[in-house]
Amino acid sequence: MSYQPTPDDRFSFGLWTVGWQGRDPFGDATRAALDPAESVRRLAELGAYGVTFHDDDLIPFGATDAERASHIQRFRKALEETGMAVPMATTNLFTHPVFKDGAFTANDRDVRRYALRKTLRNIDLAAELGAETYVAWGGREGAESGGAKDVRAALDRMKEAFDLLADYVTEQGYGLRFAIEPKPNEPRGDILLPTVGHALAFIERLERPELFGVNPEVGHEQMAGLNFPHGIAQALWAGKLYHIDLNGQSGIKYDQDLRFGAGDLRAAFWLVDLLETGGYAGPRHFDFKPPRTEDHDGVWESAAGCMRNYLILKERAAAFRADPEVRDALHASRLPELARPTLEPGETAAALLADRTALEEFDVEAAAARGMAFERLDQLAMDHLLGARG
Ligand code: 3MF
Ligand code: MG
Ligand code: MG
Repeated sequence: MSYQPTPDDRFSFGLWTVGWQGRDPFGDATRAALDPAESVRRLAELGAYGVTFHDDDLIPFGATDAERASHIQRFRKALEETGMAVPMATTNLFTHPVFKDGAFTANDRDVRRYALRKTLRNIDLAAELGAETYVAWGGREGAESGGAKDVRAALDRMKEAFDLLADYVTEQGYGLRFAIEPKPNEPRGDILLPTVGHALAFIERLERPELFGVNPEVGHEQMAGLNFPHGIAQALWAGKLYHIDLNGQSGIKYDQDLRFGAGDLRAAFWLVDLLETGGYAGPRHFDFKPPRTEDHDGVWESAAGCMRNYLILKERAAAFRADPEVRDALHASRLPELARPTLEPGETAAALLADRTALEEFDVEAAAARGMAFERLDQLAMDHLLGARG
């Protein structure tokens, strides 16, 4: 297999990913800025199908209306020439100092109103460019100290903001759905809606929950020590996986944004297995940062590596699922049994209480002695992942 991506693979990249200049808290930029139109062309050549953007990635903050129009026009031209799509867009509510205490949940009310206006303006552009998903990452919605944020009031304000945005897209007839992106910390000491689970629970409190799902990011959950494929499985189970940010992270530390597959490779294998078999039809979106050690050649190498690693893992996961020994091992580990309901159809608590085989005649010791055979199953997965089988 060549592992050459095509638009059918639905790989997309944020303009801010390849466009990252390498500025970090300790050092200046190591690369020159990239023209968004060039990024569109280079990503198309590499086999991606789409690009995504924050308003400020495309239109520099503070641009005049005329400048704004000309930036959009150059971008549109590149999209038309390459056939690249814009499946998702989002708002930058974290770079400008005005957002230092957050946007939708800033203690300053006028900052909250400004954040809503900035978002509404970019939602119009997202809809014009045909985006289906609008991501909301609350980068600075949080605090460094306990007294600084009334979290319950902040959640009221967050709900107020999302309810307004949902009313707006409905009134405008836009086909947009929102995807909330959780993150535990960085840049705030603690960020609101820190994990997939928090975001899923929050969504159910909104007035139009059907318009909201999640945009989980590999590294964000792993920064909290969580199992990313498990979070994705729960989002799929809830019908809420509207979008995904793929990248790599090595353990519980700062947000590394490594290229996809770098970092926890075993988790990446199970993630691709799940995405490819679990009914996710959305974009495979990369939100990574080519390390600041790289020049522009390294940037494109790193972007290509994200897609290549996904395709390698896709092939390995499919081989794992197709292997007859794996099927036997899954059976031995009683996975098909987990898929069978615990109760018989229509069985009530009274009927269960009357079933002596479930308690009085149940051989607890024999059941406790049965091995689960998970080690054999996992070694088969390792063999496939490492290319040691088939
Ligand atoms: C930060 C992120 C963000 C979000 C983006 C919305 C700058 O850790 O992951 O990237 O993904 O703002 O898509
Ligand atoms: Mg991130
Ligand atoms: Mg992200």
